[in-house]
Amino acid sequence: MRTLLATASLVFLLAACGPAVVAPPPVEDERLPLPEDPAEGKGEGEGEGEGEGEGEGDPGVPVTQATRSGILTTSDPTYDRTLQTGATLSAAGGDVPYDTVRVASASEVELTLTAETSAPGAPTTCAFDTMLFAYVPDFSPTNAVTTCTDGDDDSGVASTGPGACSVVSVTIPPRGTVTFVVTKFSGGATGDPWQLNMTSSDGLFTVAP
Ligand SMILES: [Ca+2]
Ligand SMILES: [Ca+2]
Ligand SMILES: [Ca+2]
Repeated sequence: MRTLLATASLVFLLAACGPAVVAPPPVEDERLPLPEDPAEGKGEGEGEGEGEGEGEGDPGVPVTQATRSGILTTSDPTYDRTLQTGATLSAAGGDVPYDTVRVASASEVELTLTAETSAPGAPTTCAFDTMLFAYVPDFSPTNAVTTCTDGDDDSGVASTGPGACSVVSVTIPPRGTVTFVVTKFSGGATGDPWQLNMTSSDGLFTVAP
């Protein structure tokens, strides 16, 4: 009888303790979805050593406003730039260093984009005499004339002095792309820092990382 009672107690204990001590699964550290607001995302960590490609807005998230920044260094490629009209090569602008910024339209209709150079973090000045060109869809350094749609030397926010900024406006076809070329008026790279400030008034776009 005692053995039976002991066995019964053990079975009861096992039955009672088994499921009751199962702990609830740990709550996952849920992350909030990424905000759509471009101001919330600082695109750090995407750039290379000199900070190429840094800017506001997560790559791939459609925005109406974005910035990218970089530096013209001796590691950058060079090309013979055109005059600001894009029609012919410039006598002063041989072998200038350049960086590119690729933008894709997220719109099903034509999209108008304005891009302007400045110094990084200083939207009203430029650190050197920038030149800016828009190429639709692609840029070829050995054929800089053909796909150039707009170019500018000194029409930007700082239009005088050695650091005269540049501004271009470009119409992108539906779901099309544009390649901006940031370069300098003349001379080789001397560690020239730049920022490109891009704004669309009529649609969304994404900037390549
Ligand atoms: Ca560069
Ligand atoms: Ca300029
Ligand atoms: Ca100039």
